[in-house]
Amino acid sequence: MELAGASIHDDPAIRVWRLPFSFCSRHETANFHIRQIKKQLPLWFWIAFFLFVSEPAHAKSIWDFQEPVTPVARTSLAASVEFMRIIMGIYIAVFAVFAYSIFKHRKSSGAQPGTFTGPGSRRQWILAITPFLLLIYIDYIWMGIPAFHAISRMEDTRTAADMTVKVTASQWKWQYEYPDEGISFVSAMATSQGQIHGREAKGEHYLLEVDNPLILPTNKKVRILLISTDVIHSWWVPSFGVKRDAVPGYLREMWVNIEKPGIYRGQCAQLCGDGHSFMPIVVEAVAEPQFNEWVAQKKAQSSQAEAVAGKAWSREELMAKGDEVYKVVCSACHQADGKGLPGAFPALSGSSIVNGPMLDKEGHLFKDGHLDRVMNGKPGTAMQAFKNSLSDAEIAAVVTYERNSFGNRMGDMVQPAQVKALR
Ligand code: HEC
Ligand SMILES: [Cu+2]
Repeated sequence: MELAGASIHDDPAIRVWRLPFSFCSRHETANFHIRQIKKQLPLWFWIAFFLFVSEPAHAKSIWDFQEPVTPVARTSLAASVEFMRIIMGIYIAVFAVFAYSIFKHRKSSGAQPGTFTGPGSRRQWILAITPFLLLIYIDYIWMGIPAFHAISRMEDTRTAADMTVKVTASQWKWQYEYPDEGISFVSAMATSQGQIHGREAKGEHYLLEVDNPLILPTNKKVRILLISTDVIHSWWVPSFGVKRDAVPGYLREMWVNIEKPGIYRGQCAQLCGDGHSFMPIVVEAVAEPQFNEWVAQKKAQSSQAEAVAGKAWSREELMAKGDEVYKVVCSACHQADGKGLPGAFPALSGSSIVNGPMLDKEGHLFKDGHLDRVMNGKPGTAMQAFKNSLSDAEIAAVVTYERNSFGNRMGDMVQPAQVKALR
């Protein structure tokens, strides 16, 4: 077998690779190599320096952070970039001294190791203390002051806030609420199961698209209150520079002031169970007039929904609406076929609760019955109370749907007005 020691070195492509380091063949002495490298050192230093400060190095690349569009995002990114430069500077300076010392005091040039065990002379003391003081200065003053400003700015959620939005995290969706406007809706992932399971081609915003985005006005300071109903989630939108944990039992705050209209995407950033990767965040920032228009439209919709909830629904209407609600809200756990996931989520198909009573003799909620379970959930399990996140019509429809799907044939139905009376 021919091992290619020689032929590798003779390969013109390889020679090009070695070119910057040596123009000589492997037969020449090691000392010659070292002299060559020494000669080229300044050249390499300047190449590195110009790469570091040059314009192309600052141009937008796919490795960049997403474009910052809020004051918090801009300040944090600026601080981060500045720190990176300082750190790089220190790195290059320290390693240059390092490399130089190793080379200069190498054994083959006759260097003798020192015998001292600590600083002795005044010069040695200065050499030991200066870097220490320098580091304190860099950490606490040069980088510390901008970092302090960035963080205190981040925490100042209340000064001159124009509006408040409440974000409720739950497995595995977000609920957005505008307390001043009385608007509230659930925002769930819109990527189809087909794309997730590889039966369809993946779309452009795979796993980063939702049915109802959070709509916010631009150039307004929006205070965001954050809570969770089950486990720890995290609301994270990179372009806003905010990422805050939603912790059950705590009310947390953050703020945004979006300077540029657009669609911004983020994700839950705390491992929150097996639907963790399926709870994206989409925020649509629009100019104020458009925002007001949207608010008016949303309000009209909800009063219309109330009117609709008052009427008697037909079975077909309830089943159609229930199918819709089930797909979006319940199927992630109970599965599209109602068979659940053994060990984690019970099957609704054939369930004694789904095929059992909903109301007791007095017409109150039957404890641990179907309606009770959906409205009030089961504390301590992933089955949350849907009373507050679904409307009367949605609850009535999804319960009716479950009782008459997946092989269940109860034949009865629930009216939105009944749900309303049970709240
Ligand atoms: C995050 C996962 C999750 C989601 C979403 C979810 N459920 Fe459940 N559900 C559960 C779990 C877990 C249980 C079992 C609770 C227990 O331990 O009794 C359950 C139980 C139930 C039961 C009782 C079934 C039985 O036989 O015990 C019904 C009915 C039910 N869910 C309906 C719904 C409806 C309607 C929705 C949508 C509006 C929904 N669930 C959404 C997790 C979920
Ligand atoms: Cu989450």
